[in-house]
Amino acid sequence: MSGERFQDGTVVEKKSSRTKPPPLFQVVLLNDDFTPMEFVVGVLQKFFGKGREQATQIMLKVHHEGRGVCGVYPRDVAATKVEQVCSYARQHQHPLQCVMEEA
Ligand code: TYC
Repeated sequence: MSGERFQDGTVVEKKSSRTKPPPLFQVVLLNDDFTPMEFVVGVLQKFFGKGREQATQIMLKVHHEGRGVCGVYPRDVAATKVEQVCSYARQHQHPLQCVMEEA
């Protein structure tokens, strides 16, 4: 650590030595041709705390545009959501894909 030191002992840190805020990650759902729409709406409600209306809007966006953001979280939370969604989809034999990307 380095910084400018004043007579009263105050140290003004240089910008580069300040602690950075932790990075955030988007959890993104990807479209496919097989997962039922109703299942995707259920996933958005169960794992992302969305209400039925917002869940339906996000599902339709993914269906039409190929991908959509379900939420933004710190790294560990995002990784857990991705794991939970993938595992839940596999349990139900659906090919639904979910990934995380730095926001
Ligand atoms: N395209 C799917 C269908 O027509 C629905 C779907 C939406 C699948 C969103 C995945 O992430 C998804 N049944």
